[in-house]
Amino acid sequence: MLRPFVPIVVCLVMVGSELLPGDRATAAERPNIVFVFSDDHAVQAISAYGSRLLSTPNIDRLSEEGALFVNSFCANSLCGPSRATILTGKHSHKNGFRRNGSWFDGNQPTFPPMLRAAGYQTAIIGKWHLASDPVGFDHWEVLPGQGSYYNPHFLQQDGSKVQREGYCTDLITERSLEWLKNGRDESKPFLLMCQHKAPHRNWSPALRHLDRWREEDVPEPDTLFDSYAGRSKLLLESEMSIRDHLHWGHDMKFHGESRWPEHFRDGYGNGEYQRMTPAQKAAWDAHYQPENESFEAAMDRGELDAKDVVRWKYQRYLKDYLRCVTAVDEGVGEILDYLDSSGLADSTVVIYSSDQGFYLGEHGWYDKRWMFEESLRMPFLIRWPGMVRAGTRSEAMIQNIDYAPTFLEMAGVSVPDDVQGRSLVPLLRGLGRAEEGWRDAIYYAYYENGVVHRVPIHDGIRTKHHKLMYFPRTQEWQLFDLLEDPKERRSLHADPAHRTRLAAMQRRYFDLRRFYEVNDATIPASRADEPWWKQRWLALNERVQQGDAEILFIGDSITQGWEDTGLRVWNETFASPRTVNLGFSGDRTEHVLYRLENGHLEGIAPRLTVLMIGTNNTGHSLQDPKEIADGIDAILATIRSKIPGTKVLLLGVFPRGFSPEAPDRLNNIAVNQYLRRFDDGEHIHYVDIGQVFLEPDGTISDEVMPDGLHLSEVGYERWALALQEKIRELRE
Ligand code: SGN
Ligand code: CA
Repeated sequence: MLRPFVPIVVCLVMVGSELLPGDRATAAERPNIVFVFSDDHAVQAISAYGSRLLSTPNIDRLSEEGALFVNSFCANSLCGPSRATILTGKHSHKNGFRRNGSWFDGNQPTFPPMLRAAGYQTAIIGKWHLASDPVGFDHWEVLPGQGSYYNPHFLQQDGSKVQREGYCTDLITERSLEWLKNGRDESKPFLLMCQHKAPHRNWSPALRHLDRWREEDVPEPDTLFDSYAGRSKLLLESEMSIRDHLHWGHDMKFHGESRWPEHFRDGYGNGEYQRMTPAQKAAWDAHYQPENESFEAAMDRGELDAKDVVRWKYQRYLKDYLRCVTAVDEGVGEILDYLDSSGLADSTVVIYSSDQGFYLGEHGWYDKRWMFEESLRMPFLIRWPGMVRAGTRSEAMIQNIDYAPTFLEMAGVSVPDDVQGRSLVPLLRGLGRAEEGWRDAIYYAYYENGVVHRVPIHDGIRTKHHKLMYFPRTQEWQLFDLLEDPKERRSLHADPAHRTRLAAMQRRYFDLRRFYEVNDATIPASRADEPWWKQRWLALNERVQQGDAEILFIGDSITQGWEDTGLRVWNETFASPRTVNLGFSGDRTEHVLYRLENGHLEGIAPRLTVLMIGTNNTGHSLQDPKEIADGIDAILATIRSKIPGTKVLLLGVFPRGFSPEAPDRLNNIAVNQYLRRFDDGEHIHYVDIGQVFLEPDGTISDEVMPDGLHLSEVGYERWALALQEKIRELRE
């Protein structure tokens, strides 16, 4: 279903009491769109956003001649996810690209092919990072994966790879200009996405910029030596600190092995250095070598304490980062100059943005991922002659879900109903003022845990005044007052004085999750940040890879308990070398989904799967029964698609809580009402054996479930007795 098309030609050139400078036909026509997008460029390194670190005169031009959005945020602070969100106008759980390393389904609706169908000529040049090929572009040339800084390769539309000599940022600008000059059909409006790799790690500058900041130090952030007190302990787990997690070669640009492994990690050399020509290497060494030598000499003389080393590393990191930004800024300047000289400027919207923010030493960190301000914020500057008044500064809460609908409206294309973002065009027309009914809060969710940088899964909401975060692993809330505590040093969630605020923010959080249709139970979630879980998951993947599994038991601690309390009964009933126990203590439906999608079902064709899951969704948050049932439905769909030949014995979630009135008991009963309906008499067989655990009066005896949840040996006996027959029948 499409919304009725609202032509933008009706846009009034009168805004407020002023006549816009570009009060002419071009404003009403479909503009060209140039989207300049970089990687990891934080607002702290843009002078238009008040940077104390450097000047970015060309990017700043966009705000001087157009608008700057102060409250601009990402939906998921990571490269691939941000890009997928931009293309689709949807949060990660809807577009399916939740973490790097996913594969983007380019057949889902995205804005470039819609613009193309509406007569635009479309091109993308530079970083893509979505694994699948770009869809909907007349022209594309993209970096493979993360791409390289020096003498990078570019993937071509014909499947070939071309290496170009030079510096990545310059080459992406050059290729973009080349397309603007010679690649276009001048009769059509166009969309050009010019997407830089810089200033992404490992922050490798253009050789011509190596001398910048040579003689001066850049200022340090107040929180460079953050102790992480007053916030979740999970902050201590992440591995992205300047103190402990920068690499000697890769990040800090030394040759050879780390001389001080307590300060500099080893393991990664500098792959970028290896790509350079001898002349490039010489220029590079001429810069870094003398600095490295003087640092090493000072260390050898014992002149630097641990804090001094952090400070030195901060300078090395930041200066390289800022040098990378400088080339991006120059690239923006070249594009703006070309638009001016070619006469295209008046009919072209130019946007500058970056996939997420970044820590420039704040909280002692580099990288992103966390929902704290520095990585949550995204730059967003837009120049739209004739539409946006020069010097506009907007405080409206915008997010990268809004870009696709904005581009669609600019091009006069109607926005599909399921797009979650909103077009910014009404704001742009209204001098950046939030129109009535604009959002008061944004929703954020991060899903990539247990891998590089070890940031836990979390989500939350942010208003102009407050931020609420939730960590499912520890079931912890964090609440920040952004006006009183802009650097987010103290969570107020446990402060009685803020109880009402906490409740109000929680209310908005749950409402926003409903609004964006976030159901955790259906969103695959890894627990690989818990070492035992990761180990068991990988070990069972290996077990499954032997290929001979005949029966799978899938579930949580109650299933895992067959290996422990239930072991004797197991050995007497279900044990067989071809029966595999895939039960994981503490798992909810979302964790099972993750495991089933990541290894547990590869290369096998079991006859039968016994599935019981959901009681932790009840126990951890008394999750809505329909949501839990939807999670189980998603699990059934995954089983069906991965091992279509297997029969599923779906068990009703066991009763829990000693009393029949226990709220979690009632919740599980409600889940089972839905599960019954999944029985199709063919692939899925539903059985509810809950009665066998109950006393005649409906209570549960601690002889059956000592804690009102987990089974004793007696409990396992009852389970075995109730199911033996059914299992025998279904496995045939
Ligand atoms: C690489 C980087 C990480 C970075 C991710 C994601 N390591 O793995 O530091 O967090 O990319 O970045 S590096 O050794 O390659 O420099 S993202 O922008 O693509 O999401
Ligand atoms: Ca990025």
